[in-house]
Amino acid sequence: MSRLIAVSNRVQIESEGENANRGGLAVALAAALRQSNGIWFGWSGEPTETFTGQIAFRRDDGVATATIDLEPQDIDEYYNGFANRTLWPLFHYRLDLTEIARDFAGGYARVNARFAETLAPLIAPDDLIWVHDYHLMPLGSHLRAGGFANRIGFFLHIPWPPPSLLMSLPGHRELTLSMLDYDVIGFQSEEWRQAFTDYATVQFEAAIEGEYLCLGEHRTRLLVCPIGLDVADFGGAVHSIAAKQAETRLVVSAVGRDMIVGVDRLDYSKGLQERFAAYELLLTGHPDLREKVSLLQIAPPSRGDVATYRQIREELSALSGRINGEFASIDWVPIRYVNQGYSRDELFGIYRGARVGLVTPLRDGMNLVAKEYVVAQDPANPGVLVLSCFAGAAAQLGEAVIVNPHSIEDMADGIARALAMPLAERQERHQAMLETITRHDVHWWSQTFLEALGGPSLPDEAPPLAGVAVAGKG
Ligand code: ADQ
Repeated sequence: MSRLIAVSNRVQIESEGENANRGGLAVALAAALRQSNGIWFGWSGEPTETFTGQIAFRRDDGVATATIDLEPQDIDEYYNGFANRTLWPLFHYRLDLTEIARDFAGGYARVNARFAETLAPLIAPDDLIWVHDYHLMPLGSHLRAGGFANRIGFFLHIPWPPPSLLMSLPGHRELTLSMLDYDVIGFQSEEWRQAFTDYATVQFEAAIEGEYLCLGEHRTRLLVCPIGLDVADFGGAVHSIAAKQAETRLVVSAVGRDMIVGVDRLDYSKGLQERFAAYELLLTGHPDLREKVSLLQIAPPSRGDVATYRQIREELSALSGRINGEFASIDWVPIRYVNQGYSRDELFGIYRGARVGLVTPLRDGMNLVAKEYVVAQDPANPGVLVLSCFAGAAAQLGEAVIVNPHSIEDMADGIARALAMPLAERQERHQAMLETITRHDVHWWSQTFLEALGGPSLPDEAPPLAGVAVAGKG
């Protein structure tokens, strides 16, 4: 078995603090890395005055990690700049928030080159290299330029934008072309793969042969490989005391009312303002639901040093204050808006105590919260998932109540429908979604990607890929 080298912006094996919620990526990569005796390489999250390329090696929970520190200018231009103020908004269809600056692009190229330089001495000829996400799109081509002929793959956790949007990025051709140095590119859904193909076939006149994009010497396999949950681990929280306590606290505090829950990173892609507005419309249009439901929105701040994020936080505080001011009574608060993170077990309990899971991003590569909500439900009396049609998860979870997050009326109707849904229908929908999520869990995801990465590089040698469920009920 070849050794795996995983590369991502940050390396997060350990749970940091008791409120940590260790993500699926860490679990999936840790399992694959342990099995192959591999290494996880990335930025430590720490600054250093001058970049030295010195690598800090550790072993966390049986996984070897190798991290580097970056200069403040790198962090500013590469991470806060190009990754989070250019690519993140653009790839989430927010051209209005996309900041274009040559310094950002320069920092991005510099840090990707630094990653390649420092990683180079760790690479052995048979290693499989798996690069993650939008921070490191050109890393593969830097490694190729350094002479590495290893199999190198890339997984994009966020959407790939349509060609017309991508073309607003100066250097879009070079960036996309650099990605054809990967042997495999993984996407969360067919929609993002199609957008990539549309761009490459028009801009480069690349040919498509089955799952392969072919351009000159380049043969890149484009794989749809939706990320999943560590179902066994997350579902195991059903036995935890923290989960039971959180569920009980929620249910007791609801005093017989139906709880609607939203759990998100505080980010404009998650459609939180629209969600609050939809809930307000629900209360306006359904006076019978007043005092009968409450919305709990959990959204701890992320990327607090980017101004746009501070602005969303202020807007949400103002919106929830206004809605509560308008509708609250002496013993009912319509919205509880909580700015802190919760542990995996506590989240499990919160999901389980909620009658409706509200997951309404304006765009999302996948959205694991949707899957977590389903897994946490009691199969005998499950809650209902209300899911945005623009989350990657919607391609797999068609049995959710699918809504358009740009229409507050559609969302309000969806919530009302979820609240009124009879038990038999809830059970049927839940069962179907649980099966999909269990079949395509995070281990399926990493195995599928790694099999493709370890596989042949020529189209006619490609093995057939196990089909990915695409559900269709609205
Ligand atoms: P995110 O946008 O961060 O990541 P999301 O899938 O919504 O992705 O959540 C990731 C994890 O964070 C989940 O396990 C969730 O429990 C946790 N989380 C979210 N909000 C939380 C909160 N308030 N408190 C505690 N934990 C919280 C990107 C892409 C997604 C994609 C993932 C994985 O944007 O589309 O699903 O990567 O590929």
